[in-house]
Amino acid sequence: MELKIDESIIKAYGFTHQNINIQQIGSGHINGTYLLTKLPSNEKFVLQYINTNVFTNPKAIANNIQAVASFLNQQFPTYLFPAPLLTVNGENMATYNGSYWRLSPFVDDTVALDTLSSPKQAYEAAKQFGKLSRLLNGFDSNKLQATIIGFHDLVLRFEQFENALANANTAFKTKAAEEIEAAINYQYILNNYLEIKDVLPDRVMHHDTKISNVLLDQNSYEGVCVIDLDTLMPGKFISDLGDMMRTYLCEFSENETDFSKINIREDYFAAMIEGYLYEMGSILTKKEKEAILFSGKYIIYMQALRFLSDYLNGSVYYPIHYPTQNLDRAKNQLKLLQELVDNEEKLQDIINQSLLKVI
Ligand code: GN1
Ligand code: MG
Repeated sequence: MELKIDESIIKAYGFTHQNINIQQIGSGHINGTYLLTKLPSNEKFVLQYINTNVFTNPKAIANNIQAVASFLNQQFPTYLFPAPLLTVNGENMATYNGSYWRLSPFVDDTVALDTLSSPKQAYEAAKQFGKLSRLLNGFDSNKLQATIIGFHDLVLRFEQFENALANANTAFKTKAAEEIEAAINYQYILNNYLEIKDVLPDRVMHHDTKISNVLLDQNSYEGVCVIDLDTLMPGKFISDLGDMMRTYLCEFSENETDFSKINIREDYFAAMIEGYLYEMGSILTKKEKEAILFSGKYIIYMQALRFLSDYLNGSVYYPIHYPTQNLDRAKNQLKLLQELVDNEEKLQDIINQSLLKVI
């Protein structure tokens, strides 16, 4: 997302274009992210533009983060939670012409990876997201607002898919016929979701647990902290664990078009479960523990529906580099879902082994 950063935004944080170097970073679909280096001290910050087409209530994001930050500061003062910094006027966001920006501290000596290349990274990342959930176990999630209403509501996502299907032009529907059929065949996942969602407790969830949203020590690759707090809001544990399964288990990302490469790495799965349960093992309820494997099906299915719906809608949400990219992303996610379903027994064994270690 190329965006000119207005002087007033820079100024709101006490900088000028003369004493700051700006570099675009990050690989997310939604917001624009920039690395700011202050001269001559070389002190670094992360400036982010909030996409208000997606996040229609930026104040909800700021309020949520502030509420969580003050809880964590009080209860766990040594925990690193990179909440945005205040402007010189004491605001938690800077605005210009209806656009919203926030500045966060840059955490030195860390890296954010785009792909995982060792099970240890899966362990460390899962441990970081699990730790955030554990520390927030005593925080009343009702105090937070949804920053995107119905974000991980599979019922809504399925309805959106049905609407996209009803309104799509014939050419798109023909091209996506196989994926539409697959998406409908997997509707049992929606039914499973309906069966369990009310027995899973509400928790504060991160909702975007991909590997690039956790900072690792650049030398040891140990987890340091989680970042990208826009979707910190009430949810169910299956959101975070499920999105880790979606993004850590395969060597290739959702953009891979050679679908034969979409396989599940069992050693990464084991490491991820281990890291997550290290933190959350003693906190998850019995019902939650039973839903560990389901979390992957739920999120991967939802993401397949979201990509497929967007393709049918003419790719209005996820930016694309070629016309059928969102259809390819849907195919990729459907293949990943198939792999998960086909390996269910083996993966459940791994979960059971890991659960035995929880005291
Ligand atoms: C979006 O922008 P990014 O990459 O952090 C999306 C996630 C999807 C992801 C798929 C607000 O996240 O839900 O899982 O794309 N975020 C929003 O790549 O829709
Ligand atoms: Mg994100």
